[in-house]
Amino acid sequence: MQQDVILVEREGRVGVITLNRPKVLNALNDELMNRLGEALAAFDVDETIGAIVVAGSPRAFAAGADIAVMANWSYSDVYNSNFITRNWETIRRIRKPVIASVAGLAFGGGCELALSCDIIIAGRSAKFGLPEIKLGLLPGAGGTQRLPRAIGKAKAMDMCLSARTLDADEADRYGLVSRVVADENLYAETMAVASTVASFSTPALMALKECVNRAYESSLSEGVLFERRELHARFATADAHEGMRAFMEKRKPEFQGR
Ligand code: CO8
Repeated sequence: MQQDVILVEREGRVGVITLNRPKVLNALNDELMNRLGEALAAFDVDETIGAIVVAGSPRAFAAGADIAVMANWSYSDVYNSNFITRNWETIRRIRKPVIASVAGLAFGGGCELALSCDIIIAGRSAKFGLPEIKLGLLPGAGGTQRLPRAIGKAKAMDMCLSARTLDADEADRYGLVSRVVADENLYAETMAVASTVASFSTPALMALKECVNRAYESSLSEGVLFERRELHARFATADAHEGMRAFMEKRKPEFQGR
């Protein structure tokens, strides 16, 4: 029987999607990206889910786009079928927080997938690279745009042009990842972060994510204005009033997602 290319589970308010093509180090093909997109979109509209984790295997988060599939494509094939845009970018439309849990290799499209997530938690074995140049290609799933925004031009150029890989400590130092943890604790630590995030008010989380992402798309004054309006809008939500009332009453808030 053929193995499912992703595994989908839920733990409390956390939706967990595990990439599952271990024989090819989770190389990303259309089937996997379609299924990943569907699973992300389903969790995004599920009111019982507050945060989503995307994980790989202990050896590889993902070793990039599936080279065996791409090898014979022509320009017309990729242009006409809208390669990348057609199914790689679903993750950009997800409104709830998405946390990448990265052990082992995050190369090429795998690194770009992690960069598309909101928080990256790396195990000590994690290695990040954009080696597309070795194939005569280039990082085309946002790598050339998100990496310099994450770690600055000097480090991004080095990674893109020389195919330099970063280990977890370097990735941490340069600001590519949010946290580094021991491999054996990666799942537990990721789930602890995800459960904490998922316990907060979902509309507040979605607004917050939109605000932080605005920082990349706008001038400071426009971004601050956007943030201010989003803050003002919180006062129209039951969750904000519940959160503040709970603080005053020295109890845990019970958010309703309203
Ligand atoms: N695609 C297809 N198969 C792969 C890929 C891949 N990206 N990576 C590994 N595999 C396969 C290998 O072919 C091998 O299969 P088999 O056992 O049948 O020979 C199996 O996985 C195990 O791999 P290795 O034996 O090579 O394992 P090693 O530990 O010796 O090496 C490496 C691991 C260094 C990761 C090596 O496999 C490698 O260099 N892989 C390619 C990495 C790469 O170049 N990634 C970038 C791909 S291009 C890309 O992502 C394009 C992005 C731009 C567009 C974005 C959307 C597609």
